[in-house]
Amino acid sequence: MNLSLEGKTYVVMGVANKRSIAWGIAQSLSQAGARLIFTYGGERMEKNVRTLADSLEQEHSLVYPCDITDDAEIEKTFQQIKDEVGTIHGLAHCIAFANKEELDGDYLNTTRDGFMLAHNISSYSLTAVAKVIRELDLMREGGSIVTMTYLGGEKVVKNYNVMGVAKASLDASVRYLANDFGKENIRVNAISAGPMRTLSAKGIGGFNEVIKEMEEKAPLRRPVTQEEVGDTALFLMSDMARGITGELIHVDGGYNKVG
Ligand code: N5H
Repeated sequence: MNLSLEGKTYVVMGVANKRSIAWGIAQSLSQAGARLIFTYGGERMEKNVRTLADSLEQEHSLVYPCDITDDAEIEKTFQQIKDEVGTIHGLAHCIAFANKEELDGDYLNTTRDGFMLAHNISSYSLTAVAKVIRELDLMREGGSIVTMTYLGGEKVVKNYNVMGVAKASLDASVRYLANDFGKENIRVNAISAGPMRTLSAKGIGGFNEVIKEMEEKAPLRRPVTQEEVGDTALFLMSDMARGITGELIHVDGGYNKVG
């Protein structure tokens, strides 16, 4: 058993730019010999994703649009992936969204629409994609599904608000999906990363203080890097993690353990 992903194919959803956690994951998987397929959510992202995908050492990069709020589009995208590669061995789901104005102040101010939007994109999308993977029998050799979560789904974190509630739903989905998929030797896990300067974190109020708190309070006394999160995803995708499913692994320098 080793960390090699040679001869295996993975779908990475949610690369926006080079700082994306999804891109950190892609780099770690690629270095381990994996073939990668990317999906992106909006036309604005396409150019970035293509440029990044082309920079990897693989014959030709496969990049598809996939609006995860649209079941027909998910099905179409994954059917195209099936037609192209036949079987996949893993999925990295790195997708979340909430209205910016609801990531500030009281959670109580969340609107019904904002609640539904955050849950639809940040939580249900994992289940929607998992469903299509099962329907198309895309992981017929077994596999590993990894999603990204955050501490705000387990504890109250200032300003995380409706995203915290959506992450709690995502975390629970990981456990139920792990149970559904276990008999097919498909594992489902979540990585809870510490705060990182990604595009989705950009412009979020109070982010600097959150980083400062990591430097002061986290056992490792520093924020975590894209590479550290990527390498944890690589471990979860590899046979080395063959006994782990339904799990939430913190990659946060130990921050969650400190009161
Ligand atoms: C406690 C915090 C800080 C406050 C909350 C931050 C929540 C961030 C997550 C969501 C996904 C951010 C989001 O949806 C922002 C959008 O409203 C606006 N941004 C965009 O549309 C950009 C262009 C695109 C690329 O973003 C998305 N999502 O599509 C949490 C932080 C300390 C840690 C953190 C930042 C966690 C996290 O979940 O990302």
